[in-house]
Amino acid sequence: MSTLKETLFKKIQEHRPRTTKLVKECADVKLGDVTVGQAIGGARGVRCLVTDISYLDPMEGIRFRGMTIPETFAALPKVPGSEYPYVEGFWYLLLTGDVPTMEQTLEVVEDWKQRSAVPEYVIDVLRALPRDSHPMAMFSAAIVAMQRESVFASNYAAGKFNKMTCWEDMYEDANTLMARLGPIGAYIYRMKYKGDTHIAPDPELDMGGQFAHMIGQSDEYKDVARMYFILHSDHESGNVSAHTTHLVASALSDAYYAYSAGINGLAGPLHGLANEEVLRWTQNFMQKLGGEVPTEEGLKEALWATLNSGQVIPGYGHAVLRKTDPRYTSQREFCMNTPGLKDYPLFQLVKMIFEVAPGVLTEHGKAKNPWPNVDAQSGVIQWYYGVTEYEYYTVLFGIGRALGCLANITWDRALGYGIERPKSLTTAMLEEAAGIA
Ligand code: CMX
Repeated sequence: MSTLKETLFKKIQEHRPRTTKLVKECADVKLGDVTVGQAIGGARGVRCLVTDISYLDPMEGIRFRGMTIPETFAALPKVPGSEYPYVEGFWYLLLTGDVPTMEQTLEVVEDWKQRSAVPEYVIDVLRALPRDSHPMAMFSAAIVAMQRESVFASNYAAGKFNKMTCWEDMYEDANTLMARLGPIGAYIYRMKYKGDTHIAPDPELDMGGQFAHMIGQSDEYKDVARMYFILHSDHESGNVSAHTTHLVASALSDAYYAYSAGINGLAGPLHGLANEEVLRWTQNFMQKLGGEVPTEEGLKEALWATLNSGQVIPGYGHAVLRKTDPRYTSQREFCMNTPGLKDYPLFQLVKMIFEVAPGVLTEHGKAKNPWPNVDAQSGVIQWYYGVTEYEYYTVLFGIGRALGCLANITWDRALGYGIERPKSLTTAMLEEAAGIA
């Protein structure tokens, strides 16, 4: 058994009695009430999910296993010669809550390498799709196509389901998926945008570095990939992609079904697609100005024009956060510390939007959070490094988001979380409850 799996097993055994006690002795303890507004308004703020992988504080932002973003980056083993950690070490952290040693990290690196070959039939599926299919549709199709390899599903079908040990099958599927998502994403990228030419993996590289290599990027981009995947990994479990993955897995669907569904949710413009929208909006705006950075007044007008046409300002606002997203800040710092990017006109514009948009959104008076989220900053970095195909950006998000979603559903199995089934009411019932029937 690998060190990661052994450690995870130990953590699961330690944790189980806590969940059992809560279910057996405290099941009637109230965590809150649900209002009519919440029933109609997307269950915003309803406290009914449990995860220990990450926690999102409205003012402080995300903590992964209790650690802020800067703490996470500082604690994890770094790829030699790089500023950023191994994604594989971060996976170890998300699953176990322990910061791995270099040796433990390298064990995961090796394990993923063994699992990373993309099956030929997945390539066939991708190639059978119309070439103008959205890359997220391709990504989702590739993931669900691999369902036939699910260890969980095959053991279940063979009558080998055991509530106490089924997490191990989920763990197997999750690791295989994690190992293949980067190469699949790279295949889609090269097939769609680089003349269908492909680059063989380099056996020496870690997951983030390999992705950079396989899409044909520079050495510098390797750290961008590592940073990007870690920053986009997890945002507790109520967001659409994580919640969808959890919901689908709660029916004992395997990791392939569950994460493919999560990807479909991530593809929505109010969620992961926002990073594509940000770049489109920003580029269109700059194009109108002949490539120049606008004046503050010009920018204000453009923001108002967007709002007055009934559209949202992409990359701004959040369902939980009430301050600037630390994932935004982390990427902004990356830009500020990267010579070339710091003075890059598109980054200058993104910086200016940060100075102007919160005021405009506050004056507009609708958004509860006028501050930027992760998506407001990520596209500019990609564009700078030459990944200019912005419809592809959500695939990058989806590779990273798998870390959180798959760690969560592995724990869901370990703790035996139930099938999700909230109760619906009719409109008449709401009217009656509100005394307006
Ligand atoms: N621009 C304009 N209006 C906005 C806005 C924005 N950036 N953010 C919120 N609003 C509006 C909402 O549309 C809503 O209007 P209505 O009352 O007319 O429906 C009102 O403000 C209240 O919304 P809210 O409670 O502040 O925000 P929600 O929790 O409903 O939605 C989110 C959150 C992210 C969907 C929303 O802020 C938004 O659409 N932002 C732009 C898209 C975006 O950046 N999404 C990425 C989020 C991060 C991610 O998941 O990847």
